[in-house]
Formats: sequence, structure tokens, C-alpha cells
Amino acid sequence: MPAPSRGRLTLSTTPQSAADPRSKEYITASNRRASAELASDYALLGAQLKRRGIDIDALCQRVGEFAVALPSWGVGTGGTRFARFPGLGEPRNVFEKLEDCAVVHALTGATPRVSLHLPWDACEDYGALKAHAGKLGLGFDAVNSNTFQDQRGQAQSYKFGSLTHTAAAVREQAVAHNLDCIRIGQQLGSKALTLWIGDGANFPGQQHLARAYERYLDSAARIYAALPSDWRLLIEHKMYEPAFYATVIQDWGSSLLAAQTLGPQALCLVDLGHHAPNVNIEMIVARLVHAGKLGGFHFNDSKYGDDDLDAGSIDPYRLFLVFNELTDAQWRRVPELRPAHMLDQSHNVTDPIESLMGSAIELTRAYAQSLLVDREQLAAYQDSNDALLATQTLKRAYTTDVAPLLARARELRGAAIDPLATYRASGYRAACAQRRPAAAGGSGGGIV
Ligand code: LRH
Ligand code: MN
Repeated sequence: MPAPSRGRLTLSTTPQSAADPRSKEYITASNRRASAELASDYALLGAQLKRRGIDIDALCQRVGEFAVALPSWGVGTGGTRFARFPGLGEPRNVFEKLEDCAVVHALTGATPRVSLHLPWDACEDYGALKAHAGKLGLGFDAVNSNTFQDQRGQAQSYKFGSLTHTAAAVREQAVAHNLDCIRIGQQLGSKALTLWIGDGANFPGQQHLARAYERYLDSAARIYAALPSDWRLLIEHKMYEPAFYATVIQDWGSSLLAAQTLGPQALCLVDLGHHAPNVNIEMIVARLVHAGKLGGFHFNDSKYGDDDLDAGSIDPYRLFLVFNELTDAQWRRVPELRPAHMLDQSHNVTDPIESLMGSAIELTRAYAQSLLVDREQLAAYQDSNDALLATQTLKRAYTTDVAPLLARARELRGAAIDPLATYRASGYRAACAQRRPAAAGGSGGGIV
């Protein structure tokens, strides 16, 4: 255990025995051991990239600016409909969730904002919450509404839908909830509302497919009308679940049509797990970029359904190909392209902090590798239909081990060269287990 460091971040809730993995001194102390080794690895990679006409320091600068938002619901242990097996020292409220998010940001340097989910993160005083986040070095990204669960004492049930329900009173309630989310988001400094609804049908004929979509457009237009002028509405599509035959906003086509119908502040959010296996997601990204409607991402990975696994854990090449489309669009100077990068994962068997750190690093890796693509060369091979050299040009970037570059960018941001080792050495989780006794009876089903 590293020597206790001066100037520990004295949050009243900070666990007593452990080192605080958010403290700069603690991170600098733990970096000291790895710094020299990193310097030689970085120099070696620098020499290799120089031969490819790439300046590693300029690249390190750009990689150091990459950021992805954390899902507040991702710092607790997730589950499935079968069971949830709570982990040690779980955050018990949104304030503790932010403290765990601050650990991820302190150690990776790449997650300065948190995306809240309401009412899961509802609290008495959003001013206090904003101040608490500020003290932790965090801000807020898009807020997420929730009309896919009934809350205790709720007047109208969402069993048969929310914004598209056949009963106006239910749609009314769902619209009102989204307006509440916007008001809360404004207090926190958010600039976007992520709108995902589970509305749909389990059987053919159960729902009128066209009328349900018209009801969606009508309800969403009322939410859109309440958006502050500098806000975005991020429409999230999903192929299935909880509806198992038809989902109103089932695919990027339904989402794009809605965004085009609603107006310029309405954009499409791509959750990587919301597609059938083998769907070409980077192609969907290219189309939404073309339409000027790419608003953001929920990054995760999956093998079968909406598995919400750690980003880059199953198909890292696909993740690279998504960033390749984004970096190519930047290179082509596509205007107004600033998608909100957010993680949306469910950590059922790992320490959520470790998974979120790993995923932030995998996204930064995919972004860094996309910056290594020789786009002039690639365009030449594409134009001359040299298929092999074209695909090898991408593979060369993807197979470049950029680990020293990522670590150096973290070190320069005051983050950890080795976030996982630094986190585990701090004993943070064990200390949280002492300080946050597990809530009784936690192993029921459900994603959070
Ligand atoms: C739906 C979803 C959506 C969130 C929820 C936690 O599957 O991806 O983004 O509201 O997960
Ligand atoms: Mn999502």
C-alpha cells in the first residue's frame, strides 16, 4: 500500500483506511514507478510513427482531448431478468455514484462528464448535486428520461407504452416526465435529453404500426418544443426488448425519420448493442453523418442481444471501424459533427469502476488508431479499386500498438499510467465495502 499522501481529497464520505485514488499526489506517486519504462516505450513508438510521417507528440495532444461520458447507472452492479448479484461497496445514491465516477475520471483522465438517469438519480437538491460534482471535477452530459418503468404511486401505467400509448393521459404523463428531466438537466448544466422508449408490441396486430409512430411524433414534438435553444434531443433506437415483436423506434430509419420530422435540434443516438448481430453499424454511422443527424453514441459491446458488455471486449475491430468513420468525417471537414460520446454498459460480474476505466481506455485506443489511418493513401487505393491495400491500410492503423501513447496521454493529464493497478493498490473498493454496508435483499432480477 503506497505511503498515505498529503492533501488527500477529504470528502466526508472518503473511506478512512484506503488511499484516495482521486488524489493527484497518490496518482503521481503510483506513476513514478512506471514513468521511465513508459518513456522508452513511447520513444520507440515515436520512432516507428515518425517513419510513417506521424508526429507522436501531436497525436498525443489530440488523444489527450478525447472524452466519453459515464452512465450513472454503470457504477452499480447490473443484472439480467434472471438475477442481479450486488457487488461490494455499491453506491447507494447519486452522490456516491458521482464519487465512483470521479475515480474513473481521475485515473483515466477521459471521463469528465456523467449522464444521469431520472428518476433513478432523483434527489432533493440538484444545486447541491451540481456542487458535489464540481468538487469532484465532474460535469453532466445528456440526461436520460425513463418511461419504461412504473414508479411507486404513478397515476398511469406504462405497461402498454408511454409516448405512443393509445390513451392520451398516459402520453401526457410521459411527456410531462420528459419536461421535468429537461428542467433538472438545466439546473445541472446538461445540454441534451436522451430519449429511449421501450414502446412496442409482442404480437402481430397488437399495435397499429403506423398510428403508434404518429403518436410518437406527436408526443416527441411536444418534448421538442420545450427544449432550450442550445439543447439537443437524442433519439435512441433499439431493435427489441422489452417489446419482442415490434418496437416503435426500432432502427436507425425510424429514428432518422423522426429526427428529420422534429427539427434541427433532434438527432440520432446509436447504442451499439441495439442492432441485430452482424449489422454494419459503421455504415449506419456513415449514413447518419451524411444526413447531418448523428447526435451521439452509447458505447458498449455485445455478441448476441443488447448485452451491454464492456466496450471493445467482444469486437474491438468494429469499435475501431466506428471511430474510423468519425475521424474520416472530421478529415472531410463535415460541418457540425460533434456526437456525444457516452458509455452505456451493465457490469454484472466485474467491479464497475474497473470496467468503466477499461472501456474508456478502449474507446481512446480506437480513436487513436483511427488517427493513424493514412487517409490520402486510403482514398487512392479506394479510387483505384485496390481492395487489398485499401483494407490493409485500415488494418495497419488498427494493429498499431498505441498503448504507450495512451499511457503517456494519461500521464500528461495527471491521470494514471496504469489505472487498474493504481486503483487496486488504493484499496478503494474494500474501503467502500466498509463504509457502504450492502442494502438488504439485493439479488432480485433487473438491470440495475
Ligand atoms: C435501453 C438503454 C437506454 C437506457 C437504458 C439503461 O436498453 O440502452 O439507453 O435508458 O439502456
Ligand atoms: Mn443505451
